[in-house]
Amino acid sequence: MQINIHNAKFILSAVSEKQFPQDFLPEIVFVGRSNVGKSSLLNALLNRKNLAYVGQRPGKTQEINFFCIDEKIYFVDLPGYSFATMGKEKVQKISKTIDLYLKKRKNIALIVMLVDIRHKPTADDLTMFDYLMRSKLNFIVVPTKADKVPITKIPDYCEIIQKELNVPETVDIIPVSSDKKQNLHAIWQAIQETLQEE
Ligand SMILES: Nc1nc2c(ncn2[C@@H]2O[C@H](COP(=O)(O)OP(=O)(O)OP(=O)(O)O)[C@@H](O)[C@H]2O)c(=O)[nH]1
Ligand SMILES: [Mg+2]
Repeated sequence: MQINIHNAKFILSAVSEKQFPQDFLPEIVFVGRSNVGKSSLLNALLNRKNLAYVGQRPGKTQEINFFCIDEKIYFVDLPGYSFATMGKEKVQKISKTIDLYLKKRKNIALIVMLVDIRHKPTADDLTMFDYLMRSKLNFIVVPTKADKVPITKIPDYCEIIQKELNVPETVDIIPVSSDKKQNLHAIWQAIQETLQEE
């Protein structure tokens, strides 16, 4: 499937299942803690600055945002799960929304799970990772903000993440920098491979 990224548009924001798009195109989903860089990665992959809103402060994305690419696939930008400065009520509301999407949606093609390359995965990252492992969902782990560490140290940081999460060899770990546009082609390759399997 050839995809023209210049033909990407925002479709809708949803908080409940009945609002999700009904054409059931394959969906590429971005999950991870708040502020990890989901919206930034989505924009970088599409070579756009502000298609998805990026925030200085965690909690920028609070609904499930659907972007249609070339009328063939959706990119789905999820709100971030948990952040220390987020209120309890907000965390609960957001995790309900994420759960609803992941459990109900049948046309998920690939989940891109983002973790900050600089930090050990949090308890919430572990919960999400274990959920993905137990599910039948197809996913990759993407350490973000790779520009924040020396380039020669990137493999070491990835190894820490691999060990902490206990990522099996069958799951790809692909470090990226959205700011510096590093390694984005590898994410596109994973997306293309997934779509070919469909
Ligand atoms: N240095 C660097 N900063 C980044 C990168 N990607 C994202 N950021 C910064 O991280 C912050 C959060 O980015 P977002 O893309 O809004 O993060 P998010 O995961 O969508 O956050 P929520 O919507 O709150 O869940 C912003 O200040 C971005 O500029 C990157 O590759 N490198
Ligand atoms: Mg966001």
